[in-house]
Amino acid sequence: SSSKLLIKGGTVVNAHHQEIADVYVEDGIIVSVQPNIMVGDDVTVLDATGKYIMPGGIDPHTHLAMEFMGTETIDDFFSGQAAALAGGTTMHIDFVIPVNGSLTAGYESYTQKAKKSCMDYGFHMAVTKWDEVVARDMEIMVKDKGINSFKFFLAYKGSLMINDELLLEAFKKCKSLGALAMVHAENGDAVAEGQKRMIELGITGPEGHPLSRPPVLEGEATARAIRLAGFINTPLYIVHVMSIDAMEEIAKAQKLGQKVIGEPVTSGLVLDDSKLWDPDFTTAAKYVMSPPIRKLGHGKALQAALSTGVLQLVGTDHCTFNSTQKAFGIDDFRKIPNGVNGIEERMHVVWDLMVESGQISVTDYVRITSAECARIFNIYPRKGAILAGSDADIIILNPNSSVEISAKSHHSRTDTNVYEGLKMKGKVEVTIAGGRVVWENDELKVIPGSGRYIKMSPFNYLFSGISKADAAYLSSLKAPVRRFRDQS
Ligand code: DUC
Ligand code: ZN
Ligand code: ZN
Ligand code: ZN
Repeated sequence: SSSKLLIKGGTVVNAHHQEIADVYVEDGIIVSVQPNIMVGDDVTVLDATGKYIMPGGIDPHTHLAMEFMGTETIDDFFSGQAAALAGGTTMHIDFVIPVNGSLTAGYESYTQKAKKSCMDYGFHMAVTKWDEVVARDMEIMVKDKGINSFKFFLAYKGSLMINDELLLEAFKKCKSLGALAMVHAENGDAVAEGQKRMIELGITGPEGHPLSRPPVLEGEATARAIRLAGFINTPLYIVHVMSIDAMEEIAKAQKLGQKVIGEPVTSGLVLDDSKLWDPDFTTAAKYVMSPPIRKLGHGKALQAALSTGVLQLVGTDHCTFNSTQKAFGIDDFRKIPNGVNGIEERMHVVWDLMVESGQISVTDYVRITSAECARIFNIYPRKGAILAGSDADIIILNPNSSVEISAKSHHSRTDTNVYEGLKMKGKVEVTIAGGRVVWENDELKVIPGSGRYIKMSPFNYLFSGISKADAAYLSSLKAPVRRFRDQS
């Protein structure tokens, strides 16, 4: 039966180690990893000779079926996940957006949207306002709903943005719950000022987008978030690191011993902002995302930071709008829905850019596309590893084959692709999700409803008693000065 699978003769790669071995799978679970496994004829055998057998990708950053900027992303939990599977990604973590500020309503809404899932998924939760109800709901999310990370927007003034006072409250709450704080780091007040400037100058086209929110605003917000998280002494995860400015702030904090995680995204690694000046609106508008895709040079620096460990894992911020939706901003770049594709392309782009180019090893590839994400969000080694007992989320990658990326052949519902025309060495020939072959011979065999919600538990190590860093801080404090009232 198809519930038993043997992958023969490939090189099995984990984040720590690679070896030539067979992988035997039963009922969605990896049963054994060793050379020369013998099986009966009821087992489907896949030959992986000369190829890599690796954990399926885990995308830590996606927006499927998200209502945003007056519209809804064109990829939902089925189409976005089908695209992911065709590109070798077998799990993603999506951002639940609260409904009218309510976390519980947001959670219910996303639970409904995700019912059509064809691969495993988890949730982060965005927090867009602050009061006692939100604080209580954060606790419910962590204790009952399997969410262990919360995202705060320092941009999107007037909608998603929260100020420093609320950010500090939120960091404290994350710390007490054992949840990871994440930030979208751009200074929203300064972005609003930058946009006003562009409009006053008569710059209303897509090029106004990068011009209105330069790297310095990302660097400032990144530094501020890092320092405030350091002040509260809670770990921080910076989503979509797009600029040298932000990356250098992360590197500096890490050198001082602070726990800061940096996530670049596919678009920021491989693209530059030149296309935003394309005279054709549709062409230019498809590249509009926030923070913006930066000038040539930033991507290279982010690749280097990934290879040295300053940045630890790659996401996509997959958030697709078609040309009709992008055209909402034809007269005003501020109304172009922000977002680019990537969930299907990430594994191929990162392989070509980082491994094929010689910047990182194959084991590092597994770490930055899968294992590190699983570790950070507390689901390793169930996910992110080819080990006995792990979920059978597996890809077979042929390093000698290649793919050419195009909207004509991609599986996303959007009609454009920001990686259009890129030829990438290395091809994901087979994707196995939950023990089923879902992508083979360029064909998808996906089943709506087969994806499972993966609960993620909090991080007790940070919060059982007092952390080492807290203890060091407290013992460094001088005793308070005692003052006595004048009794005379
Ligand atoms: N940036 C985007 O480009 N899209 C979704 C949200 C975000 O922060
Ligand atoms: Zn091993
Ligand atoms: Zn964001
Ligand atoms: Zn995002």
